[in-house]
Amino acid sequence: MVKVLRRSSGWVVGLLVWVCAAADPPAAPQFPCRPLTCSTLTPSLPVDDPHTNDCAYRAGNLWWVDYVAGSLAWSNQPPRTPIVVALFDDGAYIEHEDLRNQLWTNEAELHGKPGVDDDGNGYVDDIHGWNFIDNTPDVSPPQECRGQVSHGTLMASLIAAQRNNGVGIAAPGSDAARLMILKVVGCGAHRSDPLDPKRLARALEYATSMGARILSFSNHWYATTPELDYVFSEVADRQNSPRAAIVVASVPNKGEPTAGYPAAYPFSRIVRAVPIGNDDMISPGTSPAPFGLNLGAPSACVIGAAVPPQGYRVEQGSSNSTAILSGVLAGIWASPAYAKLTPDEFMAGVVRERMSKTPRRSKPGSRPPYDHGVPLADACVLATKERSARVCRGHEGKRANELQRNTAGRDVRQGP
Ligand SMILES: [Ca+2]
Ligand SMILES: [Ca+2]
Ligand SMILES: [Ca+2]
Repeated sequence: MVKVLRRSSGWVVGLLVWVCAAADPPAAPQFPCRPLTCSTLTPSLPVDDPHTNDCAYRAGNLWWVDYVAGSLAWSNQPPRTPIVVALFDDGAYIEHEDLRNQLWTNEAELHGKPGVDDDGNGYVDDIHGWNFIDNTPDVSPPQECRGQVSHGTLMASLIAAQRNNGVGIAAPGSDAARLMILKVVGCGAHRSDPLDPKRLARALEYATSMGARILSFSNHWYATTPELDYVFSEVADRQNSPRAAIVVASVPNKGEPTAGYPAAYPFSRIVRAVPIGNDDMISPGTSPAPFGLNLGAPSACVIGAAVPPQGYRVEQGSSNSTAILSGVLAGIWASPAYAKLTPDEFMAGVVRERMSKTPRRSKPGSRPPYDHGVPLADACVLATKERSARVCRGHEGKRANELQRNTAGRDVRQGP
């Protein structure tokens, strides 16, 4: 039996429609240019990358980017091989000023003939993804969602909003990720559409056959089928699978007794996003995450893209953490040091060996298995002497102290 698909995201904190500059008013959507007051985490200013001009970053509203050392995943050196991140959600408003240049594009269809399946993949005119609800290439939220919450639009921006375009926000995957939009759930009146496992399996097949390397799931569900389990195991577990990708799964935070799928799968290429609220705490109500790669990422007071007329909005919830973690992973994976790694190599050498062993940890959560907190996700593996971020400098300081303590201990033991 299959139950209802739920979103992990929390509720809308507020709507922001502020104007950035005193010059001619910009065309809608407008963007926030005053510091928010809803977070007490990383101090808003100064920003880690002084050259990034996006309004919300300049105003200190992207604390969550600096919290994950997102600036280290940025590059001013194009061209760079992007990591295709498939977003499994309710579609996205792809005309948004911070999204329209960030999309994965199926070149064969872009330059092909309308109404013809130019690349023969079974999907006609699939230029930026596919709408698996209506079986069309239109991945935008339906009209009923305009002016309402479009979950996928927010998620897309938290993964890879366009950086240095002078407007809106930036995200950890801005320069590294390209967004493949897969509409697998409804929105508005259809928000509680039942999950169709066949539909989801088709979307997984599509994503991996079209080159997606990170699959971002900010949704979760509580029942599965053998068919869906098989497809997920091909994608997220089997060694040398031609469909291998990394699944980023949300751990919900509304008091659900278990994490649900896909977080519940014990597969080797799954990374779970644990929501971190203000003050480094695991969000109250976060479900127990299964043992494995569970990394904390910001959830509260996060600003991202919305459909017109809002343009941007602030929200909290574990969905945000999932999208941000997806962007961080894409940013690291696309860097010259790691770009050639296979999904298994990246998981073993970077996520498991380095990211999950960071000395940066959240404060303990209120219940098991969070008694000792969780490692915090960040791009500090990209830090160098020349280029670092505030959170990494703290991190490096801790490492230096540990090294000093260890060395001192050895000296004592080896003394005369
Ligand atoms: Ca096609
Ligand atoms: Ca076509
Ligand atoms: Ca921007």
